[in-house]
Amino acid sequence: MEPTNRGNEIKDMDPCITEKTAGSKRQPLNIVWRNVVLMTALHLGAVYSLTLIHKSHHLTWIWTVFYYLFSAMGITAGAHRLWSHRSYRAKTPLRVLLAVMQTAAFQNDILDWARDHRVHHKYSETDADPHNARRGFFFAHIGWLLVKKHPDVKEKGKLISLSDLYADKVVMTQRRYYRVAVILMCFVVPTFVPYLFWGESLWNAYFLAGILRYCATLNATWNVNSFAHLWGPKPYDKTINPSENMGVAFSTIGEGFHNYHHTFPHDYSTSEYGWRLNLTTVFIDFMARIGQASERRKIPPEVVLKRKQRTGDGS
Ligand code: ST9
Ligand code: ZN
Ligand code: ZN
Repeated sequence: MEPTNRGNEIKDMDPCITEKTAGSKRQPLNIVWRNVVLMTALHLGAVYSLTLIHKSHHLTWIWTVFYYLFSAMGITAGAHRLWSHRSYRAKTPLRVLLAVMQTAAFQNDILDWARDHRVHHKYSETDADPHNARRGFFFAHIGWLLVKKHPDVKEKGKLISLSDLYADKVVMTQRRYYRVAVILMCFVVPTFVPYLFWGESLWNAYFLAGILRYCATLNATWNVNSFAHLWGPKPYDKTINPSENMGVAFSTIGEGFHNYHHTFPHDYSTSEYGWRLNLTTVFIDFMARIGQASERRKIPPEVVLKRKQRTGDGS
């Protein structure tokens, strides 16, 4: 089935339409030292992992790249385009696969991820935005995970409808078993596959396919919140911060067209350019071809063009 424009049917309950909150109440930073220690250790571990590359089996490198794409796809096609934005529909087998892949990315469970992301779209660049880029590069990138959330995030977040997620058995099952599942999918599976199948040492496999790969997917994801919210052209809406960033699009398998995405949050491709720098769209289209995905929402080209002429920066 071809991509569709499902129109305004759920516009009224739509968490993706941006609202601005009045004023800005700065809070004292309430640092969560446990997160600071864990994130520092993770990044030091990732730097150390680089020294192991030349000592490891070439199949371990391939596996590490594959597992990067596997876990990234769980975020892009799953947590983001399916569960946060409902930009297409997925049958149960695909939803199960995406939940497994999303667990491998260890970025909180689907419900928490989608809740924060819906709040991010609705209250973008305000105190209610969990990674408000107006608080600077560091806060938007990683700092927001190292401190208690601003009270506005929780207050406004309570107003967001999550009923679709609570009604999704796959989402709720993942949430129930998340702690065990995340250890299994983020660390145990990527470590044991190289060890069992081509005799890689557990040490090398853990640091490359576990630690380095995890750290890389996290930073690629955070780049959307930092780089793509601070710099770059705005061909669709010059009045908002999110921008187009091809480097980010490449490393996030299609999520760097961020000015387009914030202008048209329901487009399943998050871009007007189809498969260009967008492996996630290739994946969703393939899933539609084999009958697992349907009702891909697409903004008609003439609507995109009019919007560019009306509010774009001409780039
Ligand atoms: C990670 C997530 O990295 C990354 C997400 C990035 C999103 C990017 C989006 C970009 C676009 C898409 C592109 C994708 C590209 C992918 C490319 C892949 C290569 N609404 O959170 P708590 C309430 S995770 C409503 O503890 P604190 C609620 O009652 C990394 N209510 O707040 C909640 O209880 P419950 C690994 C909300 O205490 C309660 O508050 N994980 C909301 O302030 C407490 O919630 C970590 O590092 C809301 N939005 O603590 C863990 N939020 O949940 C990091 C909260 O029971 N997190 N409430 O309902 C934490 O440790 C804590 O959350 C904290 C804040 C310390 C940051
Ligand atoms: Zn989004
Ligand atoms: Zn954004």
